Amino acid sequence: MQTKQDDLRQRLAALGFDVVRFARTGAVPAAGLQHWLAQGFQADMAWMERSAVKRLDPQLILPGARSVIMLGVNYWDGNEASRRPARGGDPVWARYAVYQDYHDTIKPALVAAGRVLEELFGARECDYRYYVDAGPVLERGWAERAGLGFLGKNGMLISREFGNWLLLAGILTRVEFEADERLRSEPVRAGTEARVGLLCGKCTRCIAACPTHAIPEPGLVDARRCISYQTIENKGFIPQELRPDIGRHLFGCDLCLAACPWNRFAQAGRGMLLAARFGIKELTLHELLGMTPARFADVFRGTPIKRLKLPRLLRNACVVAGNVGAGGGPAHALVAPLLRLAVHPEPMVRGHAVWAVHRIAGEKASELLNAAREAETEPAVLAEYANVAIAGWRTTHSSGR
Ligand code: B12
Ligand code: SF4
Repeated sequence: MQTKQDDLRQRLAALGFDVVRFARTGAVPAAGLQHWLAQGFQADMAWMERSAVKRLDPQLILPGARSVIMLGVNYWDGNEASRRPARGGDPVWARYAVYQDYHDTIKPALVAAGRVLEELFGARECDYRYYVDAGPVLERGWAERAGLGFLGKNGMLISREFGNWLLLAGILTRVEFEADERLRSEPVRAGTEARVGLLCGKCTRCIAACPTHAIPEPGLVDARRCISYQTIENKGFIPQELRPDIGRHLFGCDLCLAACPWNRFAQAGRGMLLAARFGIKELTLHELLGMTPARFADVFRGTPIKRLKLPRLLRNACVVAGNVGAGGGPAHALVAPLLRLAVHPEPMVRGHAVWAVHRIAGEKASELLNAAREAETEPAVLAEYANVAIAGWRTTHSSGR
């Protein structure tokens, strides 16, 4: 017999959610998050620390909450090539970045989901709260508990139907639902509440795929070393020692996701809650290095990249340029825009431009940067000059990266 909960499931699926599962609120395993914070893996995302208490107790967010409805949005477009940069040497964008910002496109569906909850269960607006990414909710943990998938060694919620390509959202509610089954009930290792790696077996491809060694323990990502953090969340200078391994990643990183064998089950999404902006990956590095505020606003309107703001985009483009150009050759064409950025009003942009010019031009960099250096007064940028004078020369001529 079709229950009201079945009706709700169908109505939410019709709104565009590819997975709809239910969990009961209850004890939250705290060890994973506490250990992550204790190691400093949150980098300068101080909000992760401030909200930790709430993340571990949904009653602090919605007193009387009985259930969590966990929702997945499949963002695999069925075509591996569609995300690849158009030309070798072009920047690489995280898969989710070449869409309209999913926070904006999923939110209206969450509002509509709330209305369905009101209609079918007589819930009032104060009886539920919905989140997509930004709320104080451990979305992957709840998704695991609701049986959307398992927590992989790369830290991701991995689905048996969609691989690593689910975005998550959740509705915390006072309505009581029957819980869906988790994937398997027994813990992987004794004492491992988090059940990390439940269906990974012996596979460690994701850990090996990470160029910056950001996964020190299965399931825990050290944001300080993660390219995603460095290129999206970090608001300041990117540590010099990480820059070469960032490679061509301009915004975010999917390497540990893409390495996962469970992706073979991924299927092309319906795309109801997504709006493709694949044109973004056509932008050349040269264009990005020359981006003006007006063009930035125009090109990235509505995408997650708009949150980065222009100076951080230029910072990231400098890092990619330094890496693309480290071998010399045609990349010398990047030197002219980089020299313009070496006198940019933002110290962060100037510092990374200086680094990139050294990576590309090697011993000629000092001469090229002479005027910019004479005018420089900012200590952080002067430090870049001091460091790269030795390090830039060494990396250009020894690693051949
Ligand atoms: C902070 C953050 C980051 C940080 C830190 C990443 C990290 N691994 O913690 C940075 C900036 C590096 C990052 C990067 C990325 N992120 Co991010 N990020 C978040 C955010 C806001 C919080 C994650 C968090 O709490 N981390 C702390 C760790 C300790 O918690 P955790 O990963 O959830 O795992 C613990 C708990 O789940 C707990 N646990 C275990 N069992 C249970 C059971 C229950 C009931 C509960 C409650 C908890 C629990 O133990 C686990 C540890 O052992 C979430 C959104 C959200 N509100 O949850 C998105 C989120 C995790 N990110 C997401 C994405 C897509 C990415 C990127 C792929 C983006 C990109 N392409 O560049 C990368 C992937 C990097 C990676 N391998 O994780 C998606 C992941 C979707 C999925 N299928 O897993 C999320 C869920 C956003 C969303 N709404 O879709 N991210
Ligand atoms: S997203 Fe990239 S840098 Fe971050 S842990 Fe995964 S592979 Fe490493």
